[in-house]
Amino acid sequence: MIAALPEGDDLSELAELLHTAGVAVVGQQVQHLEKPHPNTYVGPGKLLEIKEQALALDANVIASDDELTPRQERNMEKELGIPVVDRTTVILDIFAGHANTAEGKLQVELAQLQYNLARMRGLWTHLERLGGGVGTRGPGESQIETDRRLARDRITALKRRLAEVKDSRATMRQERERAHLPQVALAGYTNAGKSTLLNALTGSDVGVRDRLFHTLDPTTRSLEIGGRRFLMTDTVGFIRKLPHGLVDAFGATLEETRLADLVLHVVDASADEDEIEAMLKAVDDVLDEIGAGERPRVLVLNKVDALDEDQRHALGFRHPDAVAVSAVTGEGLDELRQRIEEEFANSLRRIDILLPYAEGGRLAELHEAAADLEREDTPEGVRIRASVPPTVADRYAAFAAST
Ligand SMILES: Nc1nc2c(ncn2[C@@H]2O[C@H](COP(=O)(O)OP(=O)(O)OP(=O)(O)O)[C@@H](O)[C@H]2O)c(=O)[nH]1
Ligand SMILES: [Mg+2]
Repeated sequence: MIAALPEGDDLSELAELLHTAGVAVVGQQVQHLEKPHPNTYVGPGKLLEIKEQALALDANVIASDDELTPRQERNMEKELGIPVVDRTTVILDIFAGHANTAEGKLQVELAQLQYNLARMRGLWTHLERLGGGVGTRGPGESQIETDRRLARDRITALKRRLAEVKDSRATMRQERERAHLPQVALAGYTNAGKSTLLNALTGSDVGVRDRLFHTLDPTTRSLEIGGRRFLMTDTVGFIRKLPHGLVDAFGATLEETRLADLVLHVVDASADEDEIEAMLKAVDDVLDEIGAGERPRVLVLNKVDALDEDQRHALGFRHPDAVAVSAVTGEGLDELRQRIEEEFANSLRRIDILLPYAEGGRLAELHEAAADLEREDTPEGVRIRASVPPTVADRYAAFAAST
């Protein structure tokens, strides 16, 4: 059962989310308003209509496509007599069900707690009503306070644990950087085919399913292109109206994307044109938000096996710089590999440094990282000119030769 709002938003995605969360959708209602009603989200007339439909269809929960304020949620529940959940709650629920690793579970718990803390009063009113026997006045103000405090303590503890995990992730990353392997991150809307693409390119066996948010934990695999090894990371998918707490909570995971040498933005090209644009925008927004907006990026139009010639043409016309692929049939993958190689070559930076003999141990590192190293022994040290990845260039900035 769904109620939803403005701009002719269609509810199929919410239905998909509910389906993934194990809820069967029996009906839907849409009302176009300038702004959601502050008290009840939809207007009073609409609310009545929803109530009648819910009763007729024997619905036992109502889901809204937008985030509800605690007040809206409380008032709607009171009026409708059945629980009301919003999109954010549904997404958090899916994440909770799909989290596998310790880190993923911590991240989801943190996001849920943060979301619920804001609405704890609503929660209590709900419980109060359920328990409402004779003389029960429900938990008083002090109970709410205690509960809030417990939640806050838990949030602090979770954040500390996550910071530790982040540290160990940073250590792992340093090790990878030391190996000078360029990092490619797969980003994109949920269900775009990121994991399928990772499997196709790296010959691995990461879980793939036609459901939303199947992948929560980042997986890194290596692949070889033109004799050079790359690391490719598949991570959590994005969605429109992504709950804010989730972006926060998944910060450490999303860092993989923020620090990548190249971001492959994967989109499901078999969707409708409008849908594609909306998904692209949602992903761009999140990439900006996590500080990955400036990373070199290539748009990958996936699932082109599902398109006919005309559709392919139209798509190529709209996105001339994109690479069209099918992770399932393997079509376009060679072109994608080539593109990765090119982008990487373009990102190399010229360095001209004078490495003191005392630092000679680092020569091997440079030899490994550079495609075209030239060296010359001088009285002051080794003069080196080479093209290296930006991260390596940064590490040697202090040795810039003064010419
Ligand atoms: N027809 C077609 N289907 C594909 C292609 N690539 C992926 N799929 C299907 O799309 C669905 C989602 O694929 P995943 O690889 O799990 O997508 P994802 O982007 O990792 O999704 P999340 O982890 O949930 O964010 C699966 O049913 C895949 O089989 C493709 O090139 N063509
Ligand atoms: Mg996946």
